Amino acid sequence: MAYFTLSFLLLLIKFASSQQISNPITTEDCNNRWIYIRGLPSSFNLDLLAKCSEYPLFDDFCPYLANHGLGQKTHSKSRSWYRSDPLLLELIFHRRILEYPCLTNDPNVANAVFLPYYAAIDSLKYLYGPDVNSSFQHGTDLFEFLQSDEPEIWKKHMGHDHFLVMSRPAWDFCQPLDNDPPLWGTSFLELPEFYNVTVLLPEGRAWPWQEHAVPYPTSFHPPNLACFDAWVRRVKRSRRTSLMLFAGGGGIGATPNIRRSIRTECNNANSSNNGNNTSFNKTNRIYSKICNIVDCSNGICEHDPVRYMKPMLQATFCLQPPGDTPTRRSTFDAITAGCIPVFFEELSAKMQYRWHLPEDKYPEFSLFIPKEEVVFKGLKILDVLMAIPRSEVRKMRDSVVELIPRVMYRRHGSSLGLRTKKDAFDTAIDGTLQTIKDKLNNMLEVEH
Ligand SMILES: *[C@@H]1O[C@H](CO)[C@@H](O)[C@H](O)[C@H]1NC(C)=O
Ligand SMILES: *[C@@H]1O[C@H](CO)[C@@H](O)[C@H](O)[C@H]1NC(C)=O
Ligand SMILES: *[C@@H]1O[C@H](CO)[C@@H](O)[C@H](O)[C@H]1NC(C)=O
Ligand SMILES: *[C@@H]1O[C@H](CO)[C@@H](O)[C@H](O)[C@H]1NC(C)=O
Ligand SMILES: *[C@@H]1O[C@H](CO)[C@@H](O)[C@H](O)[C@H]1NC(C)=O
Ligand SMILES: CC(=O)N[C@H]1CO[C@H](CO)[C@@H](O)[C@@H]1O
Repeated sequence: MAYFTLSFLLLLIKFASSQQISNPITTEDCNNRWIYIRGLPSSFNLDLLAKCSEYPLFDDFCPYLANHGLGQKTHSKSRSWYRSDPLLLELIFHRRILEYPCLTNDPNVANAVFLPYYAAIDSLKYLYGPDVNSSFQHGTDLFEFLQSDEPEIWKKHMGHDHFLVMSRPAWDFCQPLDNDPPLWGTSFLELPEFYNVTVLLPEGRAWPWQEHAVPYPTSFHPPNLACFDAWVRRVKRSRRTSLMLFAGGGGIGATPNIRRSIRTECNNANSSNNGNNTSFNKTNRIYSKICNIVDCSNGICEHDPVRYMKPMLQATFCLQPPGDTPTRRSTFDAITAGCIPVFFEELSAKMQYRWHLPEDKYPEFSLFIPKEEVVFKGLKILDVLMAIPRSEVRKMRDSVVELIPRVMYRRHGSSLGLRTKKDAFDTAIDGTLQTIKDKLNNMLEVEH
């Protein structure tokens, strides 16, 4: 199966690297928006996919290569839903940029240069493979290539106009160069060679460096406007029978943390009163369940969106506690389901997805409850949620629904109607072009 997918993809990408594909019309104004795709040897992208089963300490990701990185459909008749793995964002992005309307074959007229390097997939050999002790080398071969093959493309702006995608959190790529032996991660983002390159990834560092966060891919990739609209109608119509939902794992141990507090509160809430409680008054009695937990331990939900999307459709608030790192794919699943996200750390979203989720809109579409208040000061999440008037909840949900297009990666080759909606990819490209433009302008000012 994987071989089949791969050879198909190879053909497509080979074909597409010489010319752009499937752009029946170009209505877009391409002024200042030209992108040049740097040709790279297949060792930097396709060959890495062929090794999808070669990391013993990391799950075989061959099944998720299907459909150009969207994964297999959840079932044969599904049109919009796939078993997507966020690791394949690099491939999803590569496939989508091939149909970007303003591609150019001339690097000299390009406003930005895309490097189709599958950086996170390449990092697996350092993170989980035999090369763990040379993780500071991650990226050096790419840099050498860029300096030796048509070096004038890099030199034109010293890399400031280049960008690439890495499909894992920055945390995995910022091992200090002098850590010997390495503790965790490669040093890709620490290499001065790449400081000038704009990097798109699902989670950045607390301080904005060269990286910008973009949404994790969810499993929703509609092919046309009808499929998109049908989903949005379903989201709006859905009866929200649980007040709050947590889909995830963790919080089982004895150490106090936010996931443990959520579990404790959840268990107490529905066992002591199934909606029949004096503080659970008329306003809130529409909920048949106060709290719902979808246990996603051991990665069982990862490629099975039905497990959590159905409960999310039925919940009003979806809790987004930090786990190993502050961000979660689940934030975007929740938004897709019209479930209002509840954040416990600013780093979980507000300090990350500035292009996709504007900072000033957070009070309209989400709730923030500092985790310290819950874990150490006894604040009950339920009390906070129940105190929100129903009219306010409805307004918040409307704002969440408005965000759905911006956080989805629509299917490649989707209908022209759907292409009129800016999705996560389009928004990321806009942000990247603006960032690069600002950088180049700043450089000009410095020179004068
Ligand atoms: C990496 O280095 C550590 C410490 O020097 C050593 O114990 C380990 O075996 C090395 N790992 C590999 C895969 O070479
Ligand atoms: C990055 O840009 C700076 C100027 O802003 C330049 O001095 C430096 O050499 C560039 N780095 C590389 C690796 O090209
Ligand atoms: C809830 O409590 C009220 C008054 O305490 C009682 O009359 C009612 O039967 C209870 N309902 C349920 C479903 O337990
Ligand atoms: C009612 O629910 C609130 C909030 O969950 C809880 O603090 C309180 O103890 C409950 N009261 C009873 C009588 O179960
Ligand atoms: C119901 O409870 C909420 C929160 O505890 C409170 O704000 C609201 O005024 C209550 N409504 C009624 C009718 O008691
Ligand atoms: C009595 C009851 O319904 N208990 C449930 C409370 O919620 C937790 C988490 O969803 C469940 O595990 C309990 O079974």
